[in-house]
Amino acid sequence: MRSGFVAVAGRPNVGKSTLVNALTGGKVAIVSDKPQTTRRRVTGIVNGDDYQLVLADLPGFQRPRDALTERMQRTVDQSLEDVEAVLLVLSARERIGAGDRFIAERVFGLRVPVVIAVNKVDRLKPGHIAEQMQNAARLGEFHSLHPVSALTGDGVGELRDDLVALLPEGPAYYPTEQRTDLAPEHQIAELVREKALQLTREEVPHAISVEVDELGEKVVRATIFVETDSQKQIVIGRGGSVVKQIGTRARPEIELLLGRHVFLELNVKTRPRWRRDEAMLERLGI
Ligand SMILES: Nc1nc2c(ncn2[C@@H]2O[C@H](COP(=O)(O)OP(=O)(O)OP(=O)(O)O)[C@@H](O)[C@H]2O)c(=O)[nH]1
Ligand SMILES: [Mg+2]
Repeated sequence: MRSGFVAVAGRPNVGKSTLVNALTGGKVAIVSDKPQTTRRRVTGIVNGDDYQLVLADLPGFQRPRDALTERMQRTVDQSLEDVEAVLLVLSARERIGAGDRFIAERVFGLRVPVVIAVNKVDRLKPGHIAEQMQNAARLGEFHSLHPVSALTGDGVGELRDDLVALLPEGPAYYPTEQRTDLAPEHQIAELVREKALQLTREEVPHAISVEVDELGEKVVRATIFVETDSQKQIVIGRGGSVVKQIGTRARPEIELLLGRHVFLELNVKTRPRWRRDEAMLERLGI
């Protein structure tokens, strides 16, 4: 039996969470086209006949601007300690540049094997992919380099085998039916936030957080927090249309997670400057 922990690092929005989901074969982390979707460490557990690969999906590397982003970056820094390897994710659709080099310096300095995934290669020309692979290869002394598409699954099997091969002998750390370590109320809050991110733009997604107030047999109640009353109006929408749509999209996934039908009741509340409120961030598990 092989087992161990691998941290997933990279710039915001390169597809780290999508890739963790693809590797675990289920939805453990929420995904959106907005940067800074992932705010806390989320564990994705990949089980095989003779291995358990524990992935730590992390927020994207960033320069902290407030208590929220400070905590996010601290999570990244702490999660890079004590891992067997790092999976460094890059986007083939963007220039591999200073931001990636900054992260690479940190990651290659850890003295553990670094596996690079050049993600989002779907629908890219082979020449363009080859060029990005060369740019990626210049980042440091990597263990291996994989072109992948987390979206289509291309290259994901090879990447998984490669990560598993790096694991030492060891026991299973989690029951083999478990896919993630997030408690159900936190998974539900994340699902609601994912739908809210899909339906909002500009500064609004960054001002949204979600907390589950009640997780009952038949009813799930959650609060969507924003920072200003105008953001609240946007999230509620005309005649409640936006918050209703958030609920419509989130409910099937919550029911799948819980294995039962539930009523989902969503409230939208203004909580000025919650991103600077340490007690609130603590409660949100960030
Ligand atoms: N075309 C394409 N899009 C992808 C791929 N992987 C992820 N995406 C998209 O990229 C966007 C960001 O994906 P996430 O998985 O949330 O990225 P992330 O790196 O976890 O982002 P943060 O949590 O904000 O740091 C989403 O719109 C995904 O659908 C891929 O392989 N191909
Ligand atoms: Mg993410």
